[in-house]
Amino acid sequence: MSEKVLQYDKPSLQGTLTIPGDKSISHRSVMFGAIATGKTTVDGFLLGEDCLSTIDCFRKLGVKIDVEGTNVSIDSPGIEGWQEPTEVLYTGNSGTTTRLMLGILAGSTVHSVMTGDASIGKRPMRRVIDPLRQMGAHITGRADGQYTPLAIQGTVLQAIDYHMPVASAQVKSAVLLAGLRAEGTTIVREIEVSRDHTERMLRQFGAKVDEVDGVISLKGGQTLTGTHVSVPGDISSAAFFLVAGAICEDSKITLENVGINPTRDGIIEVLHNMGASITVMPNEDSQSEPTATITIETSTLEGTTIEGDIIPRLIDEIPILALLATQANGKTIIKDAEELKVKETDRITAVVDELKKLGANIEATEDGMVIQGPTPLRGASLQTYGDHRIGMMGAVAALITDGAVVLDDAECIAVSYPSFFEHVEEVK
Ligand code: SPQ
Repeated sequence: MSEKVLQYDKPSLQGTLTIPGDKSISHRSVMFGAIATGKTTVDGFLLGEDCLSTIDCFRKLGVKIDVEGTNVSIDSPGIEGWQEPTEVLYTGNSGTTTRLMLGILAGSTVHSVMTGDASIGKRPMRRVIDPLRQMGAHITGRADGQYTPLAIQGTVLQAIDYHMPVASAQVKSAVLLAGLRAEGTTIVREIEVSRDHTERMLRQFGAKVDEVDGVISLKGGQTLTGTHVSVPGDISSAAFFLVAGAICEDSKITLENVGINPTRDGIIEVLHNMGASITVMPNEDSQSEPTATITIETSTLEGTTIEGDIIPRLIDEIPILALLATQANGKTIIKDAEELKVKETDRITAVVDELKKLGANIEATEDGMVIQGPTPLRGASLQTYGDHRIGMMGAVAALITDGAVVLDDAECIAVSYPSFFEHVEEVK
C-alpha cells in the first residue's frame, strides 16, 4: 500500500484516449475459453489484476493460457478435461471471478478450494450458493457458505427455475453457467435487467440461450467451442474520463472503443439528462458487443434523480457520478442502490465520507445518497478502502480541487485500470 499525492492545479483536459478492455468481458473470455474445447483467442484483453486472477485460477485447473500484450490465447481440453487443482484458487479482489467460478466449478468434475483477499472475504456468496445448492451443488464454506474460503466438489446438477431476488449479473451468470452442465432446462427470471455479457458470449461460443422479457433459458448439456473474442473498452473505466471532461475547465476529450452495451450504458443517459455536452458515435463494425467513440466537453450540469431500473445499468459508475453531481446545479438524488453496500467496500459510506472530506454537500441515505451542488472542492487526504473505483473517484476529484488530494493507496486502481494515471498524464 503506497500513498500518492495528486497536485494537478486544475488542468484543462485535451486529447484522445483508447479505453482499455472491459473487465466483465475479459473475465468471461477466459472462463468460456476454458470451458470450451479447443483454442480461443482474445484481443483487447484487460491486464487488470482481477482478470489476471481469473487467468491464474484456470491455469491451476490445467488450462493452457498464453498472454502477449493484450492478446490472450486459451487452449483447453474442455471442462471435462480439467485437472484437479493441487493449490487453492486465489481470486484476489474479484467478485466476478469468485461468483462466476462457483457456478462453473459446481458442475465440473473436480474438487477445488477458492479464496480471495480481505475484501472478498466480506462479500456475500450465499446469493450464488443458494441457487447452486438448489441445483444440487456441493459447496461448503465459512458461515455456511456465505464467505470465502469455499470448497466445491463438482457434481451432476439439475436445472432450476430461478427467480432472482436481486439484480445481479454475477448471480445470473453463475446459475446459467451451472445450467450449462445441468440436466434439464435452467430458467433465470430477472427482477431487473442486469448486464448480459454472459448471454451474448455463450452464443458466441456456440450455445443456444433464449431471452424473452427478462426470462432467460438455457438447455443443459450444451458444449462450447473455442472461438475469437474482441474485447471492447470498458465503459466503467471510460466513466472516469467522461466525468473529468465534463467538470474540468476548457476541456474536450475523445474516448475510443468504448463498449456501449445497452445493459451498461446508463451513465450516457444520465450525462444527457444532466445537460452534458456529449456525442456518441456508434462504430459500424462492432461484433457481439456494440462500441462507440464518445466525445465529452466541459459542461454546465443540472442535478437529476437516478433511480429504478437504470441502477443496474450504471451501478459501478455511481461513485464517479456522485462526484459529477457535486458540480451540478441543484440536487441530485441517487436511490434504489443498496447493492452498493456489498461491493469491494460499502460504496455508499465510502463515497459520502470521502467526498465530504473534499467539502462536498452530500448525505447518505438507506439506499443511496443526496448531493447538493455546485460546490468548490478542496484538497484532502482520502481513503480508498482498497477499492479501485473509490481511488479513481478521488483522483478525478484532484483535477478540480484547490490543493492536493492524497490517496492512501492508489495501487488498488490496477484492479480494473492499470494505465489510469498514464491516461491522466496524456490528457492533462
Ligand atoms: O468483480 P467485482 O469485484 O464484483 O467488480 C465490480 C466493479 O466495480 O468492478 C463490483 F464491485 O463489478 C461487478 C458489477 O458490479 C462486475 C459484474 C460482472 O462482471 O458480472 C457485475 C456487477 O456485479 P453484480 O453483483 O451486480 O452482479
